[in-house]
Amino acid sequence: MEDELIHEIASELITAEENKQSIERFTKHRYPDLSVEQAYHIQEALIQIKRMEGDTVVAPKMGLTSKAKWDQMGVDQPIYGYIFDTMKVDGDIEFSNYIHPKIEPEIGIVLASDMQGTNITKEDVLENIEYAFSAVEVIDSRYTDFDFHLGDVIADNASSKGYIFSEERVLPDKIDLANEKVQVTINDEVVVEGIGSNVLDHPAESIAALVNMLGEKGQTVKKGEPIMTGGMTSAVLIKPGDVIKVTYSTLPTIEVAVN
Ligand code: 0L1
Ligand code: MG
Repeated sequence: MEDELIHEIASELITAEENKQSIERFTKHRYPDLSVEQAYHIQEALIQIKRMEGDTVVAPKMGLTSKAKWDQMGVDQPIYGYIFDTMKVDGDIEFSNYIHPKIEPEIGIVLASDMQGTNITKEDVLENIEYAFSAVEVIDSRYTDFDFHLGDVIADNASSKGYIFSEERVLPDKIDLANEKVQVTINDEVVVEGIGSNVLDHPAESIAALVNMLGEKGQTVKKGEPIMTGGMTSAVLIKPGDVIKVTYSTLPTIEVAVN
């Protein structure tokens, strides 16, 4: 795929985000054979454009980390994307900033030292966790009805749009990441429940997968970056007026309203 076309597709995704106007997935008619490799090139171009516009990358994030989602989408691999400083939700979630937002409760992890490699294991990660934190991701696919194939969602920076992190940190010896439970209520009604092992069997496995995927490209996952490991439940559509409460068994509770 030519550089010019890669840049053009990345720009279309950014325009869709800026105009809050969803678009048809590229694999439907225009590029049915869009490969994973091409899709990451588009994602890289999108990141580059955002950087040039003044946005700063905060951290990579993991997506499509539940096996249930793989079956639903007919894929067999997780993906990664990036979050930016401009995606931080300050105060309420402003519905008008999104196309069709959904939330995902996640476990966040900060590494104690940089990791690079292609054979990194869950155990390697577990020895290198500085702390865990609670995270609510607000995803907002740029594709109509969240209808996408693997290449589309990779190109779309893994649907990234917003995030809320707890300030409080939990040290690794104070939490069993795989058995950490979460419950999401909206307007006091339980809407989803999950557990850390829903994330690639173990959130540390998700970080290992991230290190290995970036390692294939000669890149490093850096210490100090707040990394979202992936949804512990299915994503939940939200609407103005919702009051969301995300309660974990160990990690701090996050509460946020939608305006
Ligand atoms: O963070 C995520 O898991 C999002 C990945 C893309 C899947 C989606 O938009 O539902
Ligand atoms: Mg997510």
